[in-house]
Amino acid sequence: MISRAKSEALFAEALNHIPGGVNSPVRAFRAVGGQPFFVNKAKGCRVTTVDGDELIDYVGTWGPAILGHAHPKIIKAVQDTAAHGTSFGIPNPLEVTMAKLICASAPSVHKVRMTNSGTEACMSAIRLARGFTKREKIIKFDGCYHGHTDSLLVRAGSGALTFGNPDSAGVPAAFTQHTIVLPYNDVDAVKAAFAANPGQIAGIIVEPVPGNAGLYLPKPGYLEFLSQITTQDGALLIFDEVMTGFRLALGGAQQRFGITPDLSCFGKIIGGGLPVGAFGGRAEIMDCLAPLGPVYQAGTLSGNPLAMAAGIANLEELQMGGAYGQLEELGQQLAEGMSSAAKAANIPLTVNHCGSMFCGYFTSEPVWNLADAMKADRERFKKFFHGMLNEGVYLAPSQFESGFISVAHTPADIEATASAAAKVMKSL
Ligand code: KE4
Repeated sequence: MISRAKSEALFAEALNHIPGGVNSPVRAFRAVGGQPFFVNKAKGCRVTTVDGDELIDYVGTWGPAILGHAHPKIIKAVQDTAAHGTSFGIPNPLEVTMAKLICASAPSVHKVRMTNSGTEACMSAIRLARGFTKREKIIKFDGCYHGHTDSLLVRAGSGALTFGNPDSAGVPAAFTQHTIVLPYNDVDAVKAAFAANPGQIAGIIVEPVPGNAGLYLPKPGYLEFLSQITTQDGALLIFDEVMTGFRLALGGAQQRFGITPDLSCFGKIIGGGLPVGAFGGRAEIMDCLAPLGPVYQAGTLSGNPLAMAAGIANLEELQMGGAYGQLEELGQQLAEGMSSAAKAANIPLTVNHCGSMFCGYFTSEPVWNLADAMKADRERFKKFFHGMLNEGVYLAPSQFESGFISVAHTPADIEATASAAAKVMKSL
């Protein structure tokens, strides 16, 4: 059992001053029950709770920690940069370095604008798509999460799913009337939407590998289909690669699946753990942004030198090569280990994984979309989550989240995780 005394005292205090005691809902453990633990240090693939327990971490601060926590090159980059100031609000050289790194890595990105979160990146990309096409409607897919911007918080994934209020309070119907929500992996639904709205759809925004309702993959040909139908209709294809960017390959899902989206959104890894987002694409689209064009978009801390320094250190380390092959192997090992554990315990489990992203659904059925994911046994997931936590393994605290493996995880860590899963599953 992990000890809790200090975390419980901190949480009690947090509840007095922070809504739900957390600064982001998914951290509150509402999907799994119990109280969150507090962490004030982490190293490699482990986090250390304030009560001194070390846990193998498969959340990785929701994606940024692909090199593991407190990577020395990231720490040094932030320390060295901070010594000269933390923000200027004036262009700084690191912004140019970051822009060149993203453009060199993501095949479809010729120009890029930095933001301070993935939400900002997706919100801005949608505005840009509408400004560029002079159209209003946007297609998203249920279970996909693109941050908490009003017009996209409709049947979203991640925490919005957990709370059972997929359409958030405070979002006027008028703000989502131009948002069309379709099932993921359903070609006919997309064809019907375009047929019903000819020449009116500004774009499709999609997580190429949805990681906010657990993890499910595009069916063969699906992403190619989205690219074709948007091109035919004059709409834009927006890949939300906040999670998959620099995760599934150096060039993200667009490189892994060989798709050229019109716009791409990034976050997480490109900030090395500091607040960041970005969106980019062809120059003819990006140059519609202020100060060149009529689409306004801004941010006091966009391109912040500390976030740039941390992100550049992350990306340059990933560019060194070797990381993605290692992550593929670890992902395969974990998927096999979890599946074997479930089989031995005679527990129905579908493990979806793509590179270093994974999710185990407690169902015997395949999971290709949100409707499939909703069939998973969430009560069993809750027990599994807490059982694994007590074995020293921290999984994402919701059935509707993806797990993340880092290059700091070793085959021995994966083996230990699979052994813990085998033990816990026998008790489910
Ligand atoms: P942020 O605004 O949280 O930086 O990014 C929003 C976002 C956009 N697009 C995708 C594909 C995302 O996964 C996210 C954020 N991911 C969640 C994890 N499911 C962040 C965790 C949280 O909300 O605390």
